[in-house]
Amino acid sequence: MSDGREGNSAYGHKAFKRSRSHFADRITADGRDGWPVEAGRYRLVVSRACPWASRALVARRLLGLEDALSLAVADPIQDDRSWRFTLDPDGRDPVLGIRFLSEAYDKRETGYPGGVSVPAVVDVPSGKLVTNDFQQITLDLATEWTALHRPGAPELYPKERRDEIDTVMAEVYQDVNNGVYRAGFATDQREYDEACTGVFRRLELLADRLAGQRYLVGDTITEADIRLFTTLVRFDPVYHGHFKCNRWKLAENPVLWAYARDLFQTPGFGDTVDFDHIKRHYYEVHTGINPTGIVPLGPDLSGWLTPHHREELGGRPFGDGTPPGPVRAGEEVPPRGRP
Ligand SMILES: N[C@@H](CCC(=O)N[C@@H](CS)C(=O)NCC(=O)O)C(=O)O
Repeated sequence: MSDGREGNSAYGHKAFKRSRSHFADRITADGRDGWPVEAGRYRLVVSRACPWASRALVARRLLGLEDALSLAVADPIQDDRSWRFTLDPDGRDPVLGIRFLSEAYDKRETGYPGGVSVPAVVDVPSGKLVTNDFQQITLDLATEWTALHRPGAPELYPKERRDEIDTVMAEVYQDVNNGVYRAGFATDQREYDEACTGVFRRLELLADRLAGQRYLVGDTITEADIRLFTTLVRFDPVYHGHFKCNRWKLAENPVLWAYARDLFQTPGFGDTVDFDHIKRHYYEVHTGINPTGIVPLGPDLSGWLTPHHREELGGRPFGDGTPPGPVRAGEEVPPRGRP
């Protein structure tokens, strides 16, 4: 499992470098890459443990794409063949009929030497992987899949705000989303110091920004909020301990903790989060940095459901739209993964 550590599966002596997605075809309204948007044709494969895949889980819920784009949830614990469908009956994804996500990669390209990563979108009729481009998948769900959005779906990547959203997302990616990984997988002190310092410097800037406004860009939820949320929700359960990002805990930063709770309690965010999958994945899989594989019992998660008072800042979470309905039957997070 590379988890982005190129050419060094044992987390040995190379600086952490996230791999670029190799399969970057896009599913678009006009089908220009050969993959037109089509209801029921594609399957989104995620791990609920993975922050990059969790972006797609949230976007799919907010946009109401559950009927159009079906969902496969992989076991949070990979084996040496990577992501597997051991949570499903007979260990097989019921729609794709495969046991390992790598089978969809193999159908697309034989002998592909890179890692098998989530999120992945698979073409159901051919069983081929279409894309594992975690940076593009959610943007395309927001802008290319519009014909299949639910009535009242929010605009997650509004045209008039794209420059600002892109700037914020780039900073959040570099220092926060990926910064915690660079800190966690650092193999020398300087590399760790630099990454960890960058994480908290950026978080403090984001807290200043969010002190007076409910969301990162404008007064509605956008893709930028989804991307910050997926890191914040993992912060105290894993990044604080496992990745040594421990200057302070999320729950000790009043602004970011309230912001994260506000999103968690918004339909489409918290109802996609499985803390059990998150904790077991990181602590059991990364044996290079946690050789015993012991999963800590804490932290206490009950705080996620406490009042956040962020509505006092105003804001219109869904803009002119509405919140998504309840989680689809069969897609609920089991009680042991919830606060
Ligand atoms: N590096 C991935 C980004 C997504 C990612 O790192 N996903 C992780 C899970 S959080 C994964 O699947 N890692 C397994 C691997 O890369 O072998 C990509 O190139 O698309």
